[in-house]
Amino acid sequence: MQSIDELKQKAKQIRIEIIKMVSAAKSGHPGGPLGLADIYAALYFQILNHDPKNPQKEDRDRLILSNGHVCAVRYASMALSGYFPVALLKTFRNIKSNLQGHPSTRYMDGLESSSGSLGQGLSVSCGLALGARLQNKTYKVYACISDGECGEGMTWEAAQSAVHYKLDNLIVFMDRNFIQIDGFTEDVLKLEPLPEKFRSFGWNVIEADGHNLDQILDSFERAKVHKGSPTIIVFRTILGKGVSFMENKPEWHGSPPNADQEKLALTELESMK
Ligand SMILES: Cc1ncc(C[n+]2csc(CCOP(=O)(O)OP(=O)(O)O)c2C)c(N)n1
Repeated sequence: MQSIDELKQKAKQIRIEIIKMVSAAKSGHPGGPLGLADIYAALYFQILNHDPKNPQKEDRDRLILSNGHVCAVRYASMALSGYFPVALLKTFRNIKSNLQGHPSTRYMDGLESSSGSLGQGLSVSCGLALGARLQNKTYKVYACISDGECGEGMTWEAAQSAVHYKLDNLIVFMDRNFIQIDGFTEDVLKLEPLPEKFRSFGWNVIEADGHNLDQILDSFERAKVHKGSPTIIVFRTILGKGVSFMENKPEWHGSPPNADQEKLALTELESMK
């Protein structure tokens, strides 16, 4: 069991690694991963039933990453929790690296699916949750999805299926940063009122601040014990969180910092409480 302060330190470390990875690769996505760091610290260091030394542990919780382009946050969390050496992170996005820019089960243990093509993860998660129930397994299926993915029809097909099959072993969490590749979600394709849409489909909907670790932990704990319907936690996050010049700026969805920007970002993150 980690204290809130310990989890904050993990999130800070994850953010530092994200900046180093994307800077070294000179390509990739810094914004989404920085915004998800607090949630991933909570997952990898507290919430998930997993064993970094035995990634295929039979009763492990499954974590599906649907918005695959944010994988830097998952790789950093995996390395810091002991799946592989932190030194490997600097190979991110190299052609021969296992740490591909969009995650692939072909190259890495500890992932449950390959992703990058948006919109598929919720369907994959429904299948895993249904399969777990049919086999009387007690593990949970966690699914990370983004708001941009709600522009994909497949997300809503899966959202209906999850309710139809009463998948209460499925815990979805959304990176609701109001930004996608082309700008602000509400300008590109209006999504609001998003929580109400899921509620009207029959989901158990929790809304929380994705940078408040008390709220993050509480949301996951409530989702774990909810019965009769799937849960979605809509986490309000800030793209680029922790680096002042990246925060809430769509242009940091998928651009690497240059050397000066990397230095500035690391200085800011080092002083983050
Ligand atoms: C099926 C599919 N269509 C388009 C893309 C290109 N694409 C990559 S990221 C992205 C925006 C996704 O929005 P979101 O995940 O909310 O972005 P973020 O919050 O990480 O900036 C798009 C359209 C893709 N990867 N897959």
